[in-house]
Amino acid sequence: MAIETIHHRICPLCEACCGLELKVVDGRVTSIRGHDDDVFSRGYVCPKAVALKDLHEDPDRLRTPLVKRDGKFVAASWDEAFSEIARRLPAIRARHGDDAVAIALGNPVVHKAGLLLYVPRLARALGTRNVFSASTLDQMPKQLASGLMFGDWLSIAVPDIERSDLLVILGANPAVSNGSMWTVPDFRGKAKALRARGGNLIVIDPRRTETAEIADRHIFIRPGGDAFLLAGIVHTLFAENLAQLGRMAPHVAGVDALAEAVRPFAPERVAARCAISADAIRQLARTIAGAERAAVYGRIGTCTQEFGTLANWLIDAVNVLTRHLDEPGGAMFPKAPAFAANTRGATGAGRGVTTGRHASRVSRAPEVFGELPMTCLAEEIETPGTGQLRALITVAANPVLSAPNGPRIAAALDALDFMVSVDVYVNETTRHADVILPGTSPLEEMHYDVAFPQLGYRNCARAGAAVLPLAAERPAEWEILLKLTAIANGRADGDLAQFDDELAAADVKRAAGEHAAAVLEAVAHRRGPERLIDLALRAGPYGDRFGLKPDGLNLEKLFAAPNGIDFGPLAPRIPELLRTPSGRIEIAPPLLLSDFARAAAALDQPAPDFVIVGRRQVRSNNSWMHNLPALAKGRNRCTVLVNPADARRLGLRDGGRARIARGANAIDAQVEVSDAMMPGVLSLPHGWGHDLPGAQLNVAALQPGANLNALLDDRVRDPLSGNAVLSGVAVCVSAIT
Ligand SMILES: Nc1nc2c(c(=O)[nH]1)N[C@H]1C(S)=C(S)[C@@H](COP(=O)(O)OP(=O)(O)OC[C@H]3O[C@@H](n4cnc5c(=O)[nH]c(N)nc54)[C@H](O)[C@@H]3O)O[C@H]1N2
Ligand SMILES: Nc1nc2c(c(=O)[nH]1)N[C@H]1C(S)=C(S)[C@@H](COP(=O)(O)OP(=O)(O)OC[C@H]3O[C@@H](n4cnc5c(=O)[nH]c(N)nc54)[C@H](O)[C@@H]3O)O[C@H]1N2
Ligand code: SF4
Ligand SMILES: [Mo]
Repeated sequence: MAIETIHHRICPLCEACCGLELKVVDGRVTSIRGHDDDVFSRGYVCPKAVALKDLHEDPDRLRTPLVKRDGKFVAASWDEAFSEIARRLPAIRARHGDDAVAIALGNPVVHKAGLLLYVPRLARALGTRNVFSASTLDQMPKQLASGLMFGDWLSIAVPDIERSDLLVILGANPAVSNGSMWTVPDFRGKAKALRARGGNLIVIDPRRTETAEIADRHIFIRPGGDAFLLAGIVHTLFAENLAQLGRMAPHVAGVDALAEAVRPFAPERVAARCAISADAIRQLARTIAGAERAAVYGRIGTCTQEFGTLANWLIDAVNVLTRHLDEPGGAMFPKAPAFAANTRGATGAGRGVTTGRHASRVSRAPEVFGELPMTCLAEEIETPGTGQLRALITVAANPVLSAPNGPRIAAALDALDFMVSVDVYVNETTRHADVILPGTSPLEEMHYDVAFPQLGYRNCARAGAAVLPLAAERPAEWEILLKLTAIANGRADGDLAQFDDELAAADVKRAAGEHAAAVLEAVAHRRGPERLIDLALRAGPYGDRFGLKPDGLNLEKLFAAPNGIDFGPLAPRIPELLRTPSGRIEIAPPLLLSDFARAAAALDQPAPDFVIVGRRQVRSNNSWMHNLPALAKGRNRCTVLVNPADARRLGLRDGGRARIARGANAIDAQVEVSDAMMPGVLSLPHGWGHDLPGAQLNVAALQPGANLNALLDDRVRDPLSGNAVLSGVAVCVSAIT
């Protein structure tokens, strides 16, 4: 008789990190649902979770390495694939230097413990400055602003939604995205509960989004206007004597400098730039200042714009100035059980963050958090000279669809001498590789969320074992990265397990000094990511300190707690959390103050006739889930939303097609007329355009959609963070008849 087994696992598909309950019979998943007793997500899931089965069973998902011979991929053994890399990659480094090899990291890296924990090892071994990731298409402005204010790149304040009376959301649609830089499963349920207890939800977005639909109030904003709106709000807080620091008073530096810096940004001055009236700006400031428990939260719409770092800084400046930072119901700092720099070392002050330790070769874009902007990748390959990129390793990244000017990136990838991809598909990017090393299905590996407990709406710890076994001949993803690390270190033929032991021992020696031997002994039964996770949990704020605190946390206890372990609601952490050199919250970091001059110069920029913004959809995830039948079925979702008055003026009709152009770049997309759009603003999802030759995505190819990023400009960035500008880009639109 077939035996059914039940497994618990965190969903790796988005930042909500929902706990899943999977049933398996005879090695096949028979059901995937929300895990009702999960301490964090309490049974919530979205339709994407079910698609994990489709992903696992997808016939297009790679299971064997591919090596390109005479322009065609042929199946290869793991030994053959690694030998090819060992033959070609070190030779390029020897000849052209370390910086001739780049690494590009994509979004799924943060959702898989093996990838996230072993990527730094590979990057270190490569010794290259050319590290690119989705962070500069996404949240780098948030990380830079938080780093400068609080002293660590991952000290990010998130709304304590379960205790708030007021939540103001800019440029985020958590009802669909399920939250980002804020791990909050079932946002919708929590927002409804907030309103049911008499609280208010205000959404500021150029589209009346699904989140706006459940809000008390929605305010249209001109794309790219957030920094100006927020400067107007901060101006009002000072002008009307509403700025109150409360408990934070002894912990904040720079208030006077901020007050001075926002003087040119009176509500009347910024109103046109953000298309929100001066009265409404003042009212917003008063509402936020007057609320007992409130948080202002901004996400990708506030990051992927020219003044992204400024906007993200001012969001937290408002939280500080209105007494809502670090207070219950306000914007608070999670305390993660492991891997959080803000729970390590001396507390209350630290080294802070810096940028620009080096710069990109061609654009001279400053390094931020050890990375260069993804929008520099193509030019670094194209531009001859010392330091020119000759080789690239991509790990779970699809920049041909996900980064601006994708066609330029595609052409550049063909000019490389060598490219390796660690990926699960032959897609728009990996089709350019010389070797593809297939990653695992998420169900085949154990999981602990390395990153997201640092962003959780509540403190907890959860881990899950692999649901299905990995075929005997296949390496886990961490072993793939470890082997690449060994190749980069000239140890291609050495013993991998021993190499892993050495790397772990070196880590422990750095962290534990004279106690290193005892610490290593305590985790001697573990290997790979499990060893690193156990080490981090046991040394972490809830940890067992390797036996000193017997009641404390370790991985064994976590595996034995299928519902996870709850550490309660977020608790105040200032000043302990701070790692700035001053030991204060820097509310006016000089780098950010200096950017006000650029903002002032842009105050009178007129609004273009049409700008385009992005949009996320429940049944899609960036560029790579369009091959899963459970999600792909149904109508074409890659539609461009157009306001009815604009549609009339342009002769666009619902269901018809529009040509959207920027300079010589043009795409065409199906029109959806929608009064949810602000006039003059179009909305198109990104990650589509699955009609490129050589990709092997048979389901996605049936409804390829249009690639928004084929249209966007890779030369415009937020200069402070290096983040791409993906929102509010001026375009021309016309009907295709
Ligand atoms: N215009 C516009 N562009 C955007 C955005 C936008 O809002 N507008 N958003 C940006 C944002 S926020 C992000 S995060 C980026 C995302 O862009 P990317 O970081 O490029 O990530 P994805 O598009 O999700 O592509 C994921 C890649 O990982 C592979 N993959 C999936 N699962 C696994 C796995 O388990 N193992 C391995 N090894 N590989 C796997 C997929 O096949 C695919 O190649 O896109 C950005 N691009
Ligand atoms: N279903 C689904 N969920 C996802 C993803 C997905 O692709 N699909 N992607 C995941 C990833 S990688 C990320 S980073 C998160 C992102 O999570 P969110 O930040 O919630 O992402 P979006 O839904 O794109 O919401 C961005 C909003 O910003 C608005 N906007 C655009 N420009 C501006 C502007 O200038 N100002 C303001 N105020 N608003 C603006 C857009 O209209 C849009 O409603 O979602 C994650 N979750
Ligand atoms: S919201 Fe959906 S995709 Fe995101 S973690 Fe939960 S189930 Fe997975
Ligand atoms: Mo993202």
